[in-house]
Amino acid sequence: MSDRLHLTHLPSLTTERDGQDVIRGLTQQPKSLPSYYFYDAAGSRLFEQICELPEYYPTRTELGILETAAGAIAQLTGACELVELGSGSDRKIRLLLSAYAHVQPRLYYRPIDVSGSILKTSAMALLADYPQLSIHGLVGTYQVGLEHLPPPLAPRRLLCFLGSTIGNLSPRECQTLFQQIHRVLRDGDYFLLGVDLIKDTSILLPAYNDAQGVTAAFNRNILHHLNWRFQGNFQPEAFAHRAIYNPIAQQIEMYLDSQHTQTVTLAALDFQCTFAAAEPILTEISRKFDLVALKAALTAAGFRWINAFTDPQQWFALCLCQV
Ligand code: AVJ
Repeated sequence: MSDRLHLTHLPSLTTERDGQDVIRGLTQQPKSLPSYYFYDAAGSRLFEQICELPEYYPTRTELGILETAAGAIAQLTGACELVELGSGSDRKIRLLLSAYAHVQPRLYYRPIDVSGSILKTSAMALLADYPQLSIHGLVGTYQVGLEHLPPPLAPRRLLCFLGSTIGNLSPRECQTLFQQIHRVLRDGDYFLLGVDLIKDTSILLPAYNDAQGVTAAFNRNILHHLNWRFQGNFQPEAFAHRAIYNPIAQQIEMYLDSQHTQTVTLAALDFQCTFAAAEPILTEISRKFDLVALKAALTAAGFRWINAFTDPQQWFALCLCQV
């Protein structure tokens, strides 16, 4: 099986996770933290738990769309190498691999993820279930991975960015990523983008304020992770989880509110900062999209819009476009 698994570790060309971005965020006013620090081992497990919550509709809605649309997508594009930004749980890519198994004899999957161990674990499970599959994983950030795509192993590529992870990026960062994706793909290649759509706050807010408090634990875990990574002394329980919908920016905003005045040290970064009572840290934005504006953004980056596949309630969309 190992001859069907190839992992390339890419050089880290950015300052990500070296802590400078943490210092930058915590010295700004208002304070913020980069969202990708959520995802240490514990944070990834908590996110998996979030995906199972009754209030968190995005994962199961996107899976439902894929169940009905994967066959049509494979028919539309024909044989493709599947590239995926952020591999995470493999349930979505399985639906696509099963659909592409009907249009090509051999399957090629190229996940790009910062976690080599997550990549390897999910790759082994996929290889066991798809005997015609080869996996060429890239261990690195999305940006670096995209710049290091080797020549495709199938006539075309389908680059998948699922789960509305794009929603963590500001409009400007989002446009830059669309342009990069358009530039590194070839004429005729495809881009499949999963996005959470604008909807009533009675649906949106509970998804980020679940009754069991899993999202609150996920939010506080970012402080546990910083303690571990940078010898910090955050007291995560001294910060309260808060998620609101900002209708102007059309995004969920997650905060950790300091419950009293406190000073925190990150020894490994030689950094200290003070929080006032009730002072918030912005830990995540999760943008919600409207398809007209999204189509304009993708078209502006050079893509040809093909179709949006949605669920009956129009809660989530899978957008297919072509270079
Ligand atoms: C993985 C970024 C899509 O924004 O809904 C879930 C992360 N944060 N609950 C999202 C998340 C709080 C999730 N994304």
